[in-house]
Amino acid sequence: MRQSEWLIPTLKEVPADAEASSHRLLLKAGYIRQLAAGIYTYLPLGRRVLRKMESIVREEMDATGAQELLMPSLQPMELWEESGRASAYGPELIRLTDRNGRGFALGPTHEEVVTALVRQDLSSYKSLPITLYQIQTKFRDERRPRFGLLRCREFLMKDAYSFHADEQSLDRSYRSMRQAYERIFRRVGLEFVSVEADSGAIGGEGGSHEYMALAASGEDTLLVCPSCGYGANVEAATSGPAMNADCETTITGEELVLRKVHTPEIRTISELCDFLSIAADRIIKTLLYSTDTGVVAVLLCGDREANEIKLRKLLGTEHLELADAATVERVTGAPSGFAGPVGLSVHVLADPEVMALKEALTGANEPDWHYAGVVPGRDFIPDQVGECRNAEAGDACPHCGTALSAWQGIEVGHVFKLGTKYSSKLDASFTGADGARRPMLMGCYGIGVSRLLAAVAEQHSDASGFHWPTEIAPFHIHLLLLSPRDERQRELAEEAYAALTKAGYEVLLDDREERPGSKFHDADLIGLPLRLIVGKAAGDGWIEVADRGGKRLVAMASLLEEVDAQLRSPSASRQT
Ligand code: 9G3
Repeated sequence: MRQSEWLIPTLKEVPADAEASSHRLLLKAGYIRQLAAGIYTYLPLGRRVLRKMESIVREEMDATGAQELLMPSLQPMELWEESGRASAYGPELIRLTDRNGRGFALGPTHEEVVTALVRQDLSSYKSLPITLYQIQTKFRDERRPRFGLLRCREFLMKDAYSFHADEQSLDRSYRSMRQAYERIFRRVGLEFVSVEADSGAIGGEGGSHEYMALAASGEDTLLVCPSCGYGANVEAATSGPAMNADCETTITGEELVLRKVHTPEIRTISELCDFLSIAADRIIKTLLYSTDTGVVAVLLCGDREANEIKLRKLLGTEHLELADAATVERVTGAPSGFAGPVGLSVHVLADPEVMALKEALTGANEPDWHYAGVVPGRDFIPDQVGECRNAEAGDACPHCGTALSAWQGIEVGHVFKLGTKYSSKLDASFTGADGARRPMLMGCYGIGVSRLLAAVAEQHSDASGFHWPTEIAPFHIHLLLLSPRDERQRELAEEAYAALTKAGYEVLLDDREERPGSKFHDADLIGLPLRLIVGKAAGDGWIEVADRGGKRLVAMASLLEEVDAQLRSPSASRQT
């Protein structure tokens, strides 16, 4: 294709509010344009990458035996009433009424629609299992769309749904889908991990796994074990208790005697550490929370953060927020910063690490006073003990004990065992071999295809531009014609373009009347796997091949051989 005819509007500068690198570069390199917050147009280059990713997803889905559908985006609200989810989602679910005043939702996902479809036409166990999928636009009115394609309000998703007569069948499909996901992410050149996940609002009995692209701008934090492969979102991650440094010795070397220490205006953990020159993990941090059942004191070692997802589960409460200053004063008799478990009358939940402390420091529930020589189990007995800390890098892996590492991740896929949550609500039943009617078991499997594009862009780019993996690059070769007016150069460029195209390569010919410098700048941004340059050396019939290994002159006669060698070898898609 000739770049002089193509809509590839590269920019010199990008809007300052584009925070993620992929967002900045996709705008700057002319791949996307924003129509409104979280709503994007894919320009020709962006569309070509998206289409290549779609066809990889399609190939791997078809290979599992899944059957492709295309379901409507306009979904009757009656279905969401039937599934009970109409009230579970607020402003995020885009609702509208048609000319007859009938209610619809713009589909954020298709559990209701696909279950209503299957219940019409499938009713015998002989028709199961079956897996249906689509690659289709989803709508979710995100409160804070951001980071370009990473968090949109209108986005492309591959969503698949499987229907089964029994658990074994569901397990087989779940496993087969997970293998297909591994193949898809490898083929698009993504560096990813699969982690155990919290099933969240979608519900379903059988657990779920998330697929995370490793990237600095990822909003999720993952804990991954480098040796046994354990991985989990920090929301769900557990970890062995950190081995507190010399837990056996006492802080001050004195008897383990409970005693008050005057700590005037010393409120924070770090002030206490400095004031008494002790380590934070010897302090019992006492956090007061307001919950459905009143105020609760949560005890953590001073160097830990509370995990509110775990707290909600342990305390069985929906409502959970840090108590305000007045409540802290009322409950402890002191302003915040002096709270402690000794003599406290509210429900106390202690993290196991606290109970492992031989001796600790904590607030004395008196302004300007703390306790030293506190022995958990002697000076206070918690009502409840449960892991409520965030797992952190360096903690022991719960499976093998190796130190965990922490990564930032972008969720690009999520697979769920749904059980009968939707089939029972929407009455999608089948007649078993024994003649009995039962609700079908379901699984659902999603990949955010447009988000995947941005995640690959995050991993395959640097300050100057993209380095697309060959299989999803918008074109294979960038052929730069430096002086289009120079007859000899134009002839050689056209000859090369024709030969490469005939050989099956996708070539973008930069035939614009632009200075060479701006052609190089744009080629860096667009980031095709291989660059060929027709310039001064054309006079002697030479074409320049530019790749990571530097620049080389090749004659037209050996161009195809050279290009094959470059594009077939793994180094071609310069993995950053
Ligand atoms: C909604 C809105 C937002 C939502 C959902 C429903 C996320 C919702 C979870 C899923 C689960 C799976 C099939 C493909 C894989 C993911 N955000 N989810 O159900 F009404 Cl507004 O979508 N669905």
